[in-house]
Amino acid sequence: MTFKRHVDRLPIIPADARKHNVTCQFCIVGCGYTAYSWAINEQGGTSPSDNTFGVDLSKQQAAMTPNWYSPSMYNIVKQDGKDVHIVIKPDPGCVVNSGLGSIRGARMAEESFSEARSTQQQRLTEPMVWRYGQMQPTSWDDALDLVARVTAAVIDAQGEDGLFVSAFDHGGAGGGYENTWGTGKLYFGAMKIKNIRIHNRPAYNSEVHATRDMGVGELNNCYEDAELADTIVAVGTNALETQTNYFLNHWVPNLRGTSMDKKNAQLPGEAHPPARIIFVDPRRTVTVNACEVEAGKDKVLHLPINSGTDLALFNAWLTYIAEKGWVDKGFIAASTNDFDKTVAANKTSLEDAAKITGLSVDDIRKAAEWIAQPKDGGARARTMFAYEKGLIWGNDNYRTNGALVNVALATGNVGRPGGGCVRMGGHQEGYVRPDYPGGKPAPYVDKLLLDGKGGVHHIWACDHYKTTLNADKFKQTYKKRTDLVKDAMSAVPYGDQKAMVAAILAAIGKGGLFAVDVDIVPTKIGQDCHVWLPGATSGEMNLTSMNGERRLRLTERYMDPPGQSMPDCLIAARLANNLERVFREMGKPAIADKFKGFDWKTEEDAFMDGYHANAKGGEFVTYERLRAMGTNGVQEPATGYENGKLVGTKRLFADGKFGTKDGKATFMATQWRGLEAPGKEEESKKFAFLINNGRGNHVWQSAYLDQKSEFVMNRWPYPFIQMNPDDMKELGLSEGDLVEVHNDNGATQAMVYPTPTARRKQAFMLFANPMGVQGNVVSPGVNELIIPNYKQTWADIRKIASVPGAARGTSFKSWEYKI
Ligand SMILES: Nc1nc2c(c(=O)[nH]1)N[C@H]1C(S)=C(S)[C@@H](COP(=O)(O)OP(=O)(O)OC[C@H]3O[C@@H](n4cnc5c(=O)[nH]c(N)nc54)[C@H](O)[C@@H]3O)O[C@H]1N2
Ligand SMILES: Nc1nc2c(c(=O)[nH]1)N[C@H]1C(S)=C(S)[C@@H](COP(=O)(O)OP(=O)(O)OC[C@H]3O[C@@H](n4cnc5c(=O)[nH]c(N)nc54)[C@H](O)[C@@H]3O)O[C@H]1N2
Ligand code: SF4
Ligand SMILES: [Mo]
Repeated sequence: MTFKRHVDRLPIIPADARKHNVTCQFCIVGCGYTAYSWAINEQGGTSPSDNTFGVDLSKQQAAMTPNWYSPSMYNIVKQDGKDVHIVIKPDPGCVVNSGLGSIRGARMAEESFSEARSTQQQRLTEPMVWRYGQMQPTSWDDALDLVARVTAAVIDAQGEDGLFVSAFDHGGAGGGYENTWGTGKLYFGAMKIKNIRIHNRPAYNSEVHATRDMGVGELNNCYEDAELADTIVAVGTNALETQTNYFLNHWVPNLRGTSMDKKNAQLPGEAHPPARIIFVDPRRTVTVNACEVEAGKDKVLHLPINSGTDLALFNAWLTYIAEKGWVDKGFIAASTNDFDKTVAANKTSLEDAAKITGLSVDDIRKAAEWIAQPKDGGARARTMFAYEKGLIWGNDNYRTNGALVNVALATGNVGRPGGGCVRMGGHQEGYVRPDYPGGKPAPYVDKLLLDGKGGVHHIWACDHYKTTLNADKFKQTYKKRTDLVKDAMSAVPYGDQKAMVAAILAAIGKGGLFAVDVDIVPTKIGQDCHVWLPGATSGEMNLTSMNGERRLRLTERYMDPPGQSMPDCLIAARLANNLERVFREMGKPAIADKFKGFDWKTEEDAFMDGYHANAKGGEFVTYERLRAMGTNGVQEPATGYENGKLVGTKRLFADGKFGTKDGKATFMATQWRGLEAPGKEEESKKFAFLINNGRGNHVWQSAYLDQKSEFVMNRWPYPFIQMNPDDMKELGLSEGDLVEVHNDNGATQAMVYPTPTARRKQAFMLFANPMGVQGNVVSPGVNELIIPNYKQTWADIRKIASVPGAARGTSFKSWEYKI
């Protein structure tokens, strides 16, 4: 299928086009982009003085030229109310991506709101309120007044525990320092809300509690370390598809042997063997395939582990490495506690680990050798450990995380060039908030909502109907509760705000829930909400975030937000203003006073109040200084401002001092205890297929923008489910058939994608898709700190339809490539 059928030429970017610094609004990698914009009735020319590249465009350009842009990087948007051309293209000067785009980031322009070109017309432009049996547009004053009155009344009746909140805690679109501070100051400063959950898990906790408890903050290295490492250990991360340009621009050069100059210059006097990579993943990913092609099969070791058994593997590595004496004795003595105790506690033989993990003794040993065997000449091996959702949303999160950090610490690979034990990351980060007022473990918010608790729910940039666990049950209960309130609202005559609030409160008294959704598009959960508040997103506001190597940048506002939409931090501020007013009207001045300090006019005000005043090193950072640092920004924490430049921190813990009281990292006892979350073991026995799940390259998250992208929807009209062809034969399935995936938790559906490399009875399904929510079949089982276990899900599969219309014409070729 050809895309951009209607585009046969695009305007040349003129020499005097405006330029704005942009960091990709999507994933953790945070690639640098430049937004070029210019008047709608102008365009550049081919002569060097007439175009932004300063080159003669009438001549054929070289193969890897940056002097071009693709149709997906182009749109017409509004700037100060006027239509302008815009091109958002990767910045060759950014050290993160060196000019590379990805299939997601390089579509930022075409996924922008454009009246002229009709893209993203789904965007919310006005606040909407449930009235006359449907959502109706209204003013900010009207919508916020209703939200504030209901919220204040619920707090008055139930205390602050009656207010439930779901909120992003990340960077990039739907997050960033401005907005986490705005929501954080509202819920943890002005109020002390305990019943709050994060966008991707049902409680307010850390995805990586263990590494933090050990004193090892999780984003501790820099992207260059992947170019300096002798061995990379990739656990449950599919980096080619999910951290794309980090993989392409920093892992691949090392695997190809083209980062040797850097190694020789930065690490002189030691051997630099060809880079090797170990994958721990039950599934063969396209990342494994790419590494085999780029490095050669002998440098790639894929350990197709039994789902959820990583912990046993890591304990066996620690045991074997300690026995061999391949540990960093000096580092262990100077910078850590509890090494001997932990080695004794975690003792696991290669044979025992082989039994649990389904791997061979030889492969486990070989991996340990690649990780820790000293190099020729005796120098310590430099090994980088990287993990993401296969570990984080996997079995026994806390202990498994700790077990991997144990191996990194034992081999002295934290705080050193070519090392690190890091999250690969999901979104960029953008966390600055007052402390969470609740305890540990934090309340299991989804469960409380299912149990009928809470009276009002504020939702910020998340769509649980597509992304939570136990989603089928969650939806059923949530709808019942919010319908009670809808029916009550429909029965009140329009214009009587007092009667409206009273009716809502009465419905809440009967088990109802009043729900407010702050989002940029109508969402699935939004269908069952009573108020929608339209957010402005990255590029429609100034936004700061940091990436996976703590690189902080400012994305400059390059276009107007749609309609009346506002930055989330200002929505939080206006909500605070309204709560102050309503509490005062209710005769509660002491409570009203807590909502002071929200007089921000711009997102920069929120940044100065939040990041500048509260973040470590924030005192050095301003918008002006960040703007001057361009797409390379500064690595957090900032440590100074010298000669017109912000100074940052390349690696954490380079001085051997860690984040514990005595400054020593602490090893952790992490014994194996099987499938740990309640119900998982039984589920694994009862159902035929592992329903492994996660991401695919094209789609960003729950497809909130992609659902209106012809390009993505033509490729994936339904979520794919990868299956082994022999399993398909057994079930009478052909490529493209729709299947139902079902277990005791619920059911969902997906489109079968034959995948010869898939193991028997192990399927992999695209998560969070509007056309089939994988979370419907994920059980409510969590670990002791309320971390979900999305990856360990088992279900049965049955055919429900032969290749439906939308799937005809879809390619079912292998995703692998050869050279
Ligand atoms: N089965 C299964 N479930 C999972 C996972 C898994 O691996 N498997 N992974 C989990 C993970 S890691 C994640 S991150 C979550 C994702 O879960 P969610 O955060 O719920 O999913 P997103 O699609 O990222 O939702 C973002 C919402 O924010 C809105 N949005 C975007 N930009 C803005 C903005 O600037 N302002 C506002 N107000 N709204 C905005 C979008 O329209 C969208 O509705 O899913 C989790 N769920
Ligand atoms: N294209 C794209 N990129 C994204 C996103 C997106 O939506 N689309 N989302 C972003 C976000 S928010 C996140 S959190 C990241 C997630 O990034 P990743 O963690 O890389 O992505 P996933 O696909 O969720 O899971 C990674 C791998 O975990 C494996 N896995 C499953 N079970 C196990 C297990 O028991 N052990 C081990 N070791 N591995 C297992 C899966 O087979 C899968 O290959 O991606 C970010 N980048
Ligand atoms: S790799 Fe991530 S940050 Fe970079 S362009 Fe792609 S989605 Fe954006
Ligand atoms: Mo995520």
